[in-house]
Amino acid sequence: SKVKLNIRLGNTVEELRQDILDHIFFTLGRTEKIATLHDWYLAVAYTVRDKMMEKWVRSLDKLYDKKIKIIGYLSAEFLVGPHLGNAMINLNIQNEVKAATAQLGQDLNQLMEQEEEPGLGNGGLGRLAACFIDSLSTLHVPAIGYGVRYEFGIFDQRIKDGWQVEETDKWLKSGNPWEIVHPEISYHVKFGGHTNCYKDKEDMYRVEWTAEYEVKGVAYDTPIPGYKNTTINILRLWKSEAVESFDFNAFNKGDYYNAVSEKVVSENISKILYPNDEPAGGKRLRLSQQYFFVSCSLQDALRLCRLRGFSINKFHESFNMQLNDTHPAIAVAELMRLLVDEHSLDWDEAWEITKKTFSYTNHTLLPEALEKWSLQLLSSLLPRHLEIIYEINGRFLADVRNKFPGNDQRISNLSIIDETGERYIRMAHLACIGSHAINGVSILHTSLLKQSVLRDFYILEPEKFYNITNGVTPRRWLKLYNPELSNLITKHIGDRWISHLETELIQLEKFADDKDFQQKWRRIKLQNKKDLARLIGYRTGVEVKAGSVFDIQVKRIHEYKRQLLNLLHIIHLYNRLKKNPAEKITSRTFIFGGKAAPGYFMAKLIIKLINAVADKINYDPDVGDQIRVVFFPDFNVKNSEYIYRAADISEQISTAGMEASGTGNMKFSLNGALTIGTLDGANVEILEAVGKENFFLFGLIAEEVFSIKQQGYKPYDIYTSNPDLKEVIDMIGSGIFSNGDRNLFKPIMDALLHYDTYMVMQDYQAYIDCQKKVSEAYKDQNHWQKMSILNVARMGNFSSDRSISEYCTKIWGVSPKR
Ligand code: DL6
Repeated sequence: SKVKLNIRLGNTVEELRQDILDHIFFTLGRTEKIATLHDWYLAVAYTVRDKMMEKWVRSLDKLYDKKIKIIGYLSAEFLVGPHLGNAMINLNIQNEVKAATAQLGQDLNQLMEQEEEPGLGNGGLGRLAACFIDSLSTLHVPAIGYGVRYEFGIFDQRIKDGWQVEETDKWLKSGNPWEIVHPEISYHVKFGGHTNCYKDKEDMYRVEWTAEYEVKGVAYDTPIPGYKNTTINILRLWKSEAVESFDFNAFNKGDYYNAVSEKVVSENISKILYPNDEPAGGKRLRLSQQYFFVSCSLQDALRLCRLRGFSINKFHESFNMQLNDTHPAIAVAELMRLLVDEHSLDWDEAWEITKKTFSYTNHTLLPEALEKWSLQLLSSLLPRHLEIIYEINGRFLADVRNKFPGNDQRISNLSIIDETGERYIRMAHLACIGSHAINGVSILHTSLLKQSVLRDFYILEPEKFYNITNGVTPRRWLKLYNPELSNLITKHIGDRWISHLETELIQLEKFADDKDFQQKWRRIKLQNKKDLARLIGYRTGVEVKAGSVFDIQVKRIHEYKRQLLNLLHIIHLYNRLKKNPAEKITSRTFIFGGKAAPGYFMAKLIIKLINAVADKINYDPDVGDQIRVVFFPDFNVKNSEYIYRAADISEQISTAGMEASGTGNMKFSLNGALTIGTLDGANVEILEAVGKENFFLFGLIAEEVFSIKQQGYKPYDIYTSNPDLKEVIDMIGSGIFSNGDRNLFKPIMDALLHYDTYMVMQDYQAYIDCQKKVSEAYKDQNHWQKMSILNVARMGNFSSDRSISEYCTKIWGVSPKR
């Protein structure tokens, strides 16, 4: 057929069709006849990417505009999810692509299924980074997301005999059409070795770092389009390579193995994403990864700064670098090194620039998740950085001593170096000292941050602290992943909500009592539940009823998130039915999903227990079809399309004070689920927004958790004084869920009865009572639909566009544009 010159830029069905065919032929070297489904997916992906190129190149041009400050979002994780669907939505070409693929005899949904998700994150933190770059593009804020191009992302989860089995995530095995490699954008990164002092030409003392070895970071760029606008930002991920692929000396001696081994070692750095929830200490490779991507990113930003015509001492006017948690915190020392050692700035000037450049987001209060590196590891891997950190610390503590003379405790609390036992570098302290702004991710979390982990920093510089509550992008989490509900919403309030959630969604309120609207709302949920039921049947073999309450808890498996509490309630219901098989309860499907860190024994045992309880209950004739329990394997962004939109009940039941924010809670509510939850993280604000009459609240508040712990918490007393709870716990111990094996779940029993760090026992009765209210409420379907509609209508503030607008105005000093 007719080939037009601008075929690769045009958006008509005919142009898209032709572009797809061109890619089948010219890019993939296939004919229509022999192209596989995956080839068709690739051709469509390349076609959609073509439609971004013009805007992308123009957006890159904008990076040279001196008036603009660029946001560098430094994050060890970006959990972006599949690109194709999202790109089509943001470019507004989904209908045309659907028509073009249909003309070619292909089903677009089937092609989208072919996409391997880049699982370059563990969960909330990485997904937040992905929502944020989407919003940065949508709000026309020039930004570069800097991270690591892990060859293997978060492991794939399989369930075998009820246990989690991890499999390598080979997401790159069939190629990645979304990235463009730039071998010309690469930087050397040094490791190990020693430092020397010398006098420079101006007779100034300088330090020279002689490394033991070097690796090279190469840029892989992925376009991140804004919603229906002209901005396309870059996600720039670094892959590590050997500086020289072969050691020619060894090669010439015929020592082939050693000749290539350097290449292998260098490539290891970006090989694999570390699962979180495991103690980080001692992981040399992890620290190497962090330093590797931070160094490449800062060198890149400095290069851009010069290209943009800024002098190096105006770097902070050219860039603001956001530290996403402490993983990139070594950046503070690295920028100092680059400015002082490589660009010969004096220390004070470099320090001013550094502080103005960085800002830091804290994402956790859990002590075990606060990163610290042993002095010994840091000195062997990054000797120059350790010297710089000592210097930063020395100067900082001298200032503190001036401000608070004679207060040694405060000095030791604030020091970057933890000297309470083996000496460690506290990365959060380095991040706080080297940043002009520090923020928490929900109101409660920020307030606890100020009272606990960062208390002394808050007392010292309260003006540096901000709260910016997390948000999620409505493009992926409503428009793309719940198309029917989105259409209904658009039909009634127009489509501005997609990019103006904060102001527009509220208009839905007026339909909350409208019976006809409620009916439509309900029908869509039912269809979403049927779709999920089909998928569950296919993935697990368990048959579930779409008419039951879909009660869903999907998130990382962790004791503080209390999947166990959910499970105790299920066993409680089971007991009731066993004792009285004639009883009719509101039938429920309990769905769990999430990965456990491979080294986190208790989390893996919890998965086993969920599956064991499921096996018992699902096939017990006394239960009939009143309860089903499902563990949905391999929960990830791609699968979540079917999950959030199908929920009636969203489980957000962490111990108060433990969950920094949560973002799953937002995705569920935005899709019409009602939350059963504690006053933890962003639940507090969700409750406030949707109204307490539309939220099932239970449990201790954070202050109570702390005070009960202080008084000496005795979970065993609760066990003995609550016969219902005792029965539930005893059942787990009796071996009923483990073919008579009383030892299998003993670690869970012991933890609950004797430590119960996360107060499952304490909150048990409140949770059971609250779940009763859920069951009652579900019986009045009109009212339920009303609550569901109001939940969605009032979620406008939880858009990541709102979060990013706040970062822009409070922290970065740039202007978002709609
Ligand atoms: O801020 C994003 C996300 C929060 O929603 C979760 O509540 C919080 O647990 C998570 N934090 C981390 C910290 N991990 N480390 N290290 O993942 O951040």
